[in-house]
Amino acid sequence: MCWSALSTSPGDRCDHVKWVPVLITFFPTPGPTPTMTTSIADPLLMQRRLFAELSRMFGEEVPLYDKSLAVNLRCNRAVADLLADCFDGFSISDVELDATSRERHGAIRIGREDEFRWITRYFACFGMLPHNFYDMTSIGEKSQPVIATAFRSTHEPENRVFASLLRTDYFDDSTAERINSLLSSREVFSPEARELVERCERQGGLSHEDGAALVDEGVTRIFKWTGEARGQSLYQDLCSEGFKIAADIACFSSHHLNHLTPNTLCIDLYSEAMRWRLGIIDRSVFLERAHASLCLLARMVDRQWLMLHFRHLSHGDVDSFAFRVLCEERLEGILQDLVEALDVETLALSLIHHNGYKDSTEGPDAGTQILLRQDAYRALTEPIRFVDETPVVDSTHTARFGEIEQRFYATTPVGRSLYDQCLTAQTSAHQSSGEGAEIRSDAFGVFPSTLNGLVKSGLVYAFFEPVRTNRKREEAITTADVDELVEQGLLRYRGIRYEDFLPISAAGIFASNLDQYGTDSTADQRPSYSRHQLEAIIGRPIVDSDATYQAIQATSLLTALEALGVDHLLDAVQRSALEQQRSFLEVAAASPLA
Ligand code: OOG
Ligand code: NI
Repeated sequence: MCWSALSTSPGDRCDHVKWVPVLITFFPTPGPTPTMTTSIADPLLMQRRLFAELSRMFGEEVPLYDKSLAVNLRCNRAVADLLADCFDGFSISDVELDATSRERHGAIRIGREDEFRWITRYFACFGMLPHNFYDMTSIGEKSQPVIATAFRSTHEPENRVFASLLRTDYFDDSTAERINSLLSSREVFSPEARELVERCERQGGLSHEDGAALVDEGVTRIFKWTGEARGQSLYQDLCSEGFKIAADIACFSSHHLNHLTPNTLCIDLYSEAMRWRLGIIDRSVFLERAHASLCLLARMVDRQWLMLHFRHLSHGDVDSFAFRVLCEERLEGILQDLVEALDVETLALSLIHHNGYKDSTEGPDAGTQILLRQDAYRALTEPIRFVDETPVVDSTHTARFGEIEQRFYATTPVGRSLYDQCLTAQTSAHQSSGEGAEIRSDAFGVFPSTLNGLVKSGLVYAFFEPVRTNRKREEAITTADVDELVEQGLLRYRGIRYEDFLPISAAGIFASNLDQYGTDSTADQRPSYSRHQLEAIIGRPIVDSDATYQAIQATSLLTALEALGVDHLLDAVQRSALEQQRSFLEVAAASPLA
């Protein structure tokens, strides 16, 4: 598998538990240091366990979440059936489909700097490092009083957590003081959780038992929703001044999961299915829209799409599939099966109390295969109790929602700035005409619709591989030009998936779910924030994702050119640029803090 060179370890995609024998020294202890041999749990397997447990916890807390997973699985089955029709030889079992639907990201919102540092150390035990700095205070009218980073594995991440930190200096002095004083009395990390994190740092890992205990701390305390609130008057003041997000952070006692977002293979199909089952549209409208979504998908899917959405597939695998045009009759059959699977009593979501579905999807238009597209059912109204009042006061809180996402190719800086321009055009067209859908589809029209087009225009990154051929010696390759080598069938590539977040998309989600569009600072002087500040708070560097994508591309290209024996044909400028980009990963790996 072509990605293995970049994986953290060669076998890290296996599902069985891996044990690494190490010598663990327990210290500090007086006198001679006792040592014992034991084994440490693989952080990736701990991470999978954590997210499986979080998903179970969230399903118990929010029944609509569990139902939405079932809707997603059924929609993904319809997509897999369509793919099997479009590609002779492609098939995916229910177990495999379950595994692709296992990836997810969560979001937490944190109040204090020391809590943010603990959370950083907690995730490091699971091999999840902070990636990118998101300044949500400076995105214009959609701004929120938080800065953020996302914890994930650097290579082939399966799970992520978007973690926001409330900035109390965004508020006037008196409000800041009220928030700080309420926050100061809580203890999200138990002494046991702290001890486990410290042990992990001392030993360079945790035993299987300690790893399980750390997961348990997460699901029984750190990320758990209790519905117990404090500080009712502060809660009311913050909400009425447009700072619901601050109330969601300051008045609760844990870093409760705000949402847990699974991946979908077709976000439009899923969103329409949810709208139907939530009772927002009827069955016939669903059928019409689902038909349109699947037609668009059938036009869009190619071998590259398959490799993007199913990372276990290699070039060899997808080359062995024969493409065929999907016939209308087959499409009708797939739709029929989907409707039957969804039209069941257990998925009558309109019977569950809910607040509707977002009006529009965040991110690029359908058909533009870059970055990520996100949508969500809106935040639910949930019961809470202000437990510090006598008598206890019953109330409600609306913050936890149901996001879904589909990830596409990671853009280069050129691709990203084109995306930003398109987004601005889309927003202003949207505002001036009020007609969303049609204008959306034009806004991103400048982007080529295939990976080949996107790579050729330098808009997205790629992972290169040499093609082994039976060339004879005398047919030596005479070029190191990437386009030429690709054309001659000597070099091939796959896209690199975007593994991060988009501030504007996040802001759109914040806004629709909090029912508050954005907030302005109430401090005398609007403060500004930087990546360095957050790095100082967490005590370690934040990984620059763009440099990582670039390094992955450069490493793959240099390795492929070496394998083809043409690296000496690179001119000095090209070579040193590639070597410099590649060195980013080496530097990151060598960093004692990384
Ligand atoms: C975080 C919003 C960011 C996303 O998917 O962009 C996010 C939050 O609501 O706390 O999760
Ligand atoms: Ni999210």
